[in-house]
Amino acid sequence: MKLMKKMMATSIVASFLGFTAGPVMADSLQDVMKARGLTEKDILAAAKTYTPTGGRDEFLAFSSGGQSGQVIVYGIPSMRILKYIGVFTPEPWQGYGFDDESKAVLAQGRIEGKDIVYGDTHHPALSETDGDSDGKFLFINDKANPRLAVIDLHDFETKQIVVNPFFRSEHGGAFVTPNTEYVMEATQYAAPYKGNSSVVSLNKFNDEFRGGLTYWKFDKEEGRIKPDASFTFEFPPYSQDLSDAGKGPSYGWGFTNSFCSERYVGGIEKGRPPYEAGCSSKDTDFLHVTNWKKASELVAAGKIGKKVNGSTLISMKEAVANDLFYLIPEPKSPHGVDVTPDGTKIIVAGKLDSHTWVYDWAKIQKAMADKKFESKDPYGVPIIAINDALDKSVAVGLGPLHNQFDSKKCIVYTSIYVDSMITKWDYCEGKVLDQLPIHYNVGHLMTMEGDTVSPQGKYLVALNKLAIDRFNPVGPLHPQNHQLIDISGDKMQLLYDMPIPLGEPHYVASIRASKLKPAIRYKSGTNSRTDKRSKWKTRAGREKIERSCDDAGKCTVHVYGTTIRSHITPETIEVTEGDTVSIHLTNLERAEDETHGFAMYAQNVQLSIEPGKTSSATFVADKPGVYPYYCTEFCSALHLEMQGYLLVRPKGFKEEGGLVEGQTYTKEDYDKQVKTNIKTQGVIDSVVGFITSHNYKDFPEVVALVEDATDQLGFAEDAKKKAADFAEKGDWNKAMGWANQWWQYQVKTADMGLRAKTYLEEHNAKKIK
Ligand code: K7E
Ligand code: CUA
Repeated sequence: MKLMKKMMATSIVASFLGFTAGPVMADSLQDVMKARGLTEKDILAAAKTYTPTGGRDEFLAFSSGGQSGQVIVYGIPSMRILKYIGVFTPEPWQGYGFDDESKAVLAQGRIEGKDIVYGDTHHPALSETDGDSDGKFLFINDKANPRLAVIDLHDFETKQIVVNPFFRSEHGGAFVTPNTEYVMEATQYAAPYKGNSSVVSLNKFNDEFRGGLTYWKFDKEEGRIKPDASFTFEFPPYSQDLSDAGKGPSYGWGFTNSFCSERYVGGIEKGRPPYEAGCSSKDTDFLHVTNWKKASELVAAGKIGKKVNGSTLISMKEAVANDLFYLIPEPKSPHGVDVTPDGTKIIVAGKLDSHTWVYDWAKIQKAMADKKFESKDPYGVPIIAINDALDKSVAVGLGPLHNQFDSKKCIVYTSIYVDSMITKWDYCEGKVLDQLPIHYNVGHLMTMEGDTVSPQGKYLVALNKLAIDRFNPVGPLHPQNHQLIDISGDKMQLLYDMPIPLGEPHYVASIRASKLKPAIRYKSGTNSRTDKRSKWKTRAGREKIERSCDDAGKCTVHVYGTTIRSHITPETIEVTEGDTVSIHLTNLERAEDETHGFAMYAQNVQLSIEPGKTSSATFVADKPGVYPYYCTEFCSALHLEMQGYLLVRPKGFKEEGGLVEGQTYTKEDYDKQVKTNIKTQGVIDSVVGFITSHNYKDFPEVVALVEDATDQLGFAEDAKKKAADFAEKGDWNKAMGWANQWWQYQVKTADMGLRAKTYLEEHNAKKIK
């Protein structure tokens, strides 16, 4: 222990004086290329993606985490993973699904009374203002259990989960309207609407099974979806697929495609052809066109819609009667439907066609205005003829799936599943410009801000369905493969393969990193899931334990605690067998990245308490015993000592004896420690001298560090006084303890100070006196 202290003190001095040794460069670039078998092309690709230490990415990508029910955040062009965000499933690192606050969010996602602990996430969507990404919110859907989640990009935390009031599966979400007025969510597999469980026979498929499209109302100020202000279009039982919202001239409209408009119901076990055959026999399926703007006005005026399950349902009859809903034939078994950045065209990729079809919004509008329809579907929905809607169709390759737009006008990229390639083409001229092989079987693809009115170009990411031989084998289940492609030139250039080890990320949304303004800390005592002050917020020095019992003799213990480097207050919690225990911890830190964790033996408790946050863990102490708890984030040199005990006493337990000391100290020990502390103070003083003699106030990061260091130094003063008081009384054990605590605070101060000094040196701070 003493040796370790000495080493730490020495290293503080050493790093202050700048004793650092760097490796000597032995290799030349040619040597490395030769040794690793790299070509010049490889080196060029590396230079385009390599991000030197401390460097930042130009774009951030939010990827679906597939079956994990999470979101993966990574940087472009470095392809470095930055975070997994817990969304539909518990995520222990973030305490998601372990603290009371986030358990309440996951509970919103219960389906028909059941906890669902996975999610099949497909499409993330970033919030928009005037059709452009605004960096405020992220939405993502769960296909299997039709749900939608809201993530606030202020802290990258999931705030809300809504369950679709009607559907039993969905796929066409999340897609936002240009001002995030609504978030679109369309069904996939038709089913009787929820609450209609008496109808289960597939014989009634045509009459009782339904598809649909929900427009979830989003309140941007509050950052929450408003189910009671949302509405759902009843759709025929065609398997609806993806959606996109209109923009510019098509603003106010939504587009949703579909497959299996054959309404085939399968039955392979009865000798009937399987779904895959029955669902692909017609030459075309239907693009569904809906007017959400007019619909919202009519619903608000009480002219259409019926309140069901706390939300509004618009029947097909009402939708048709009010010119809100049309169908247009589209290429066989389509997948992607994408509105061009200027909102004039809609591009649909038909999986079983080798063409993409480009629809013209002006033509579609004219057909609507003239009421020129080729016919009606069996549900009375008007069908606009292909010739009255189509601008052109372009042969792009076998199995086109999805489209993404470039910053250059008229340029679009389409993923080609069967041919494993990306096709770059011009949708104004109808010309293919370039094709690039992909490894393998690309699904979605994504360009920078490619869903908005102003795509940023530069990079494209291909989300491949199969990796096969691209990485070191890790068993029969392979990672996913995201491939980064440079699209800045005429020819696409493949730069990098990135394995994704977490579910199938169907889609990714990207944004210019400078648009994001994530927080460093919370206002002290924040419940991060409601964004409000927690009722359990605790201030330094106000920590307490309260026990109360109801008339039936059921007792609850509330612990109002705090965490700060490097202790948890309280350090001992005593309760009685059978008590419900609620531990509420507020992290008093203000310093960047000073998160504390909180885990306890055998209680399934694991919290992540970021600076300013208040988190709670509630459990029943049903077994007498000793339950150690500790901090799970390596927050400081004395992190391992950030610990305590929950003691669960049997009823009627009588304590014997007092606390014992494991070690006794003398005046000599105390004096020696004080000497060390005074030496350490010398180091701190010189660091402070360096900082204050420079223009540190011009660097907000350094100002924050200095504030934190000043806090720590204040605590050191306190401990120093306590030590002196006990020394006066000759209580060398307590004097020694507080002298040690004094030193601990000094170490933390020095740590902050050195970080500030390094920062100033690296950023060429100016000497001011
Ligand atoms: Cu896998 Cu958009 Cu759900 Cu296509 S989706 S490939
Ligand atoms: Cu706090 Cu480790």
